[in-house]
Amino acid sequence: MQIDKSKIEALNKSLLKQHAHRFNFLESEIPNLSGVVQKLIDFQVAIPSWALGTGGTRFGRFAGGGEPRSLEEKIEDIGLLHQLNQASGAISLHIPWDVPENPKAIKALAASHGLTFDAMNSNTFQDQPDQKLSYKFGSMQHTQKEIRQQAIAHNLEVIKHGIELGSNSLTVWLSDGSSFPGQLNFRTAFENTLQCLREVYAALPANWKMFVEYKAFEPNFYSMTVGDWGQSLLYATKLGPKAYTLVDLGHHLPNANIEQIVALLLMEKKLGGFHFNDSKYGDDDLTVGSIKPYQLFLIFNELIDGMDAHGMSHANSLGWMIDASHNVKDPLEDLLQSVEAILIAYAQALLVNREDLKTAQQQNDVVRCQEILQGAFRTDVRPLVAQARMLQGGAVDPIATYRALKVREELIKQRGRKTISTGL
Ligand SMILES: [Mn+2]
Repeated sequence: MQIDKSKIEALNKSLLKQHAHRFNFLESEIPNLSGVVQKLIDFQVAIPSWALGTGGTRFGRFAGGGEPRSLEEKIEDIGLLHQLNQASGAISLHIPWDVPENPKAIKALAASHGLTFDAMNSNTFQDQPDQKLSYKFGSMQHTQKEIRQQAIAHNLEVIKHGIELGSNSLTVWLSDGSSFPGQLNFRTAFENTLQCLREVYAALPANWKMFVEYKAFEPNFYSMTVGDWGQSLLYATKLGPKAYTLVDLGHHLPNANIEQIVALLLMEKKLGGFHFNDSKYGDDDLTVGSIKPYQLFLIFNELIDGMDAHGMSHANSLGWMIDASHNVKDPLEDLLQSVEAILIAYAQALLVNREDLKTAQQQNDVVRCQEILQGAFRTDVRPLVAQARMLQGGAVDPIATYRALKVREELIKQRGRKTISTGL
């Protein structure tokens, strides 16, 4: 389904007076507001193909109703999001959960919804039904060459699908590691993995990037072969200029200073992509901004500082993607909340007066530094984000619009109440 544009406009009309009041107040307070709004318009966040269905835990899964049953329906769902928020203009595919059987048709369908294809994701952390050899003891780190070669071949296949769709990056996340001391020789595991990544890297088209994603623990609990940003940076540096580190917010040990990691990776020009989610304990995959919005703001503060230092485009030079999936919300409402939270943190960070901050840092005026950051963080920027959406034809209030138009009810009518998304 697609939403009738005039219905979004009609609902916007009823909110316009209140919105204009809030926006005008900010305009009187903040210099160069139109520049900030334009940056918000340009900023797009990719939606992963696995986030459109209700996720689960290892204990169970509860169907949500009206969930997409095919890649085509997933694209349709992201089209709905993009119609409402005008900031979800890309899709990130996971292979083999979403193999495009007819890439030309899939590409055309995505284009008809205004969507492009973001990073491709490979999967050597599960065994597929038709797979010859098992990844039980790892994929690229494996002691057996045949299994390492199978993992390489899979990644080459993912690149091939990506080329057909017009993607230009590959994200490799490996669950490789060990759960018990002595199980692995760390150095051999690293060298095997590096060798496999080198072979995949060699197959990248000239304009492609490879993102090496790290994770501190889970599913392995003693060691992970790409366990932190230092290890990822080692691989990316050894691989070459097309390889970058990817930061997933949920993949750190508790209380890690992610904003500092981001700052240093940007300094080294080795930050490539970003996976947004939030967590309280581990890789909880909760809605970004739902638990630690101040941390999200501090991360954006460093992202902007670092990207500006290198003259990088905020919108295009890094891969921005949501990576979350959970149990209790309507996935589309959750994704609307996620994109909103990201844009709010980005807008707040754009308000930081960097000259003043630099001066205060130089003078070791610690109190002033905190005041500058928190002054930006405590500004209610929601009218700016709404203005950016509205100027592009999106909804002033996406979730209210989604509910008023009974989108989920309509999807249930079309697809049924007990549908299961592929891949989860
Ligand atoms: Mn991730």
